[in-house]
Amino acid sequence: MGKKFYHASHFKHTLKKRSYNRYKRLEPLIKDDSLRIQSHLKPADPTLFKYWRFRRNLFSKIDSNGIYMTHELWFSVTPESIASFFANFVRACIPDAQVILDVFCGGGGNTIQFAKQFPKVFGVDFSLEHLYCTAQNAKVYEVDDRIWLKYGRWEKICAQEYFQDINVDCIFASPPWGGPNYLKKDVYDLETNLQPMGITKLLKSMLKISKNIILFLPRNSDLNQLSSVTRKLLGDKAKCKVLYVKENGHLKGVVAIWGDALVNYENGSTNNTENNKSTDDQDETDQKDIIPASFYDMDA
Ligand code: MGP
Repeated sequence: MGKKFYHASHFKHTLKKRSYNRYKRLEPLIKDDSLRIQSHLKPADPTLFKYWRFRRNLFSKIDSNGIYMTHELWFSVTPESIASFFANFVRACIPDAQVILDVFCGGGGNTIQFAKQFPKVFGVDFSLEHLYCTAQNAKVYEVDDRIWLKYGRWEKICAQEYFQDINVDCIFASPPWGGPNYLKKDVYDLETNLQPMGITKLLKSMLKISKNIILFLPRNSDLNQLSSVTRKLLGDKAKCKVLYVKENGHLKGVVAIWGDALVNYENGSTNNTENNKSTDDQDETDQKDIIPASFYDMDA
């Protein structure tokens, strides 16, 4: 492949061979196996208990005791049923898609579900620990042979035009929201709070690679900002579709969608065969108005 990707099925081996310094940084964690989750044991930090209680929603295979997580992943990993919905949605909208890019892949919650649907999935993260978790977790879900991992800052990867000559059918990202404090303000400012860059810069960087983009964002995101960034970067006629995503009746976040194939998807049911989920996407959004968001209810 020429470029420096680590194949998830031999992540440790390639890291050691090609990036020894990085491997040395990760080695203590590999040796003491401290990121491996023993499902029945509560995390040491009491602030994580609420996430641990719902751990089987994060990874249904967590009881295998083969799932790996960091402190940050407990509160930022996308619950499996939601990640599965995203993958099924893309599959329904772009049936012949081959390549998906997950920009902040974290522990692989989304990467793994995409790899269940598509032959090639790239995962990018600026945390070696997270990449290691993704690789390990992908093994549990038996999709590690379809996942290629790239270590680095997204800004730098973009500057190097790393994905420019790869035909990426869809980009997905659940960027860092800044931790559980994201709800402290009524409205989440997507320009100043989103990490590692605001929504305008992030979307701009992604549009250079693919026109089909999905972002999983805080439930209190400023929808006016989504509207204006769409207009600014894609023109007055462009559309951004926003769905509210619920799980067990509880609102988890919003998903912002760009690209004709995704936005104009009419059917309204993505046939999520595994989870028997359906989507209510009746409201296509027009960027001229405050975006009316439709609801995607995991319980529907
Ligand atoms: P939450 O709001 O912390 O939990 O995260 P919950 O159960 O809705 O809590 P409550 O406050 O309503 O009681 C909900 C979901 O949002 C998580 O499962 C993650 O998928 C996602 N999420 C939360 N945070 C803090 C982040 C984050 O910083 N980054 C990313 N990418 N996702 C996050």
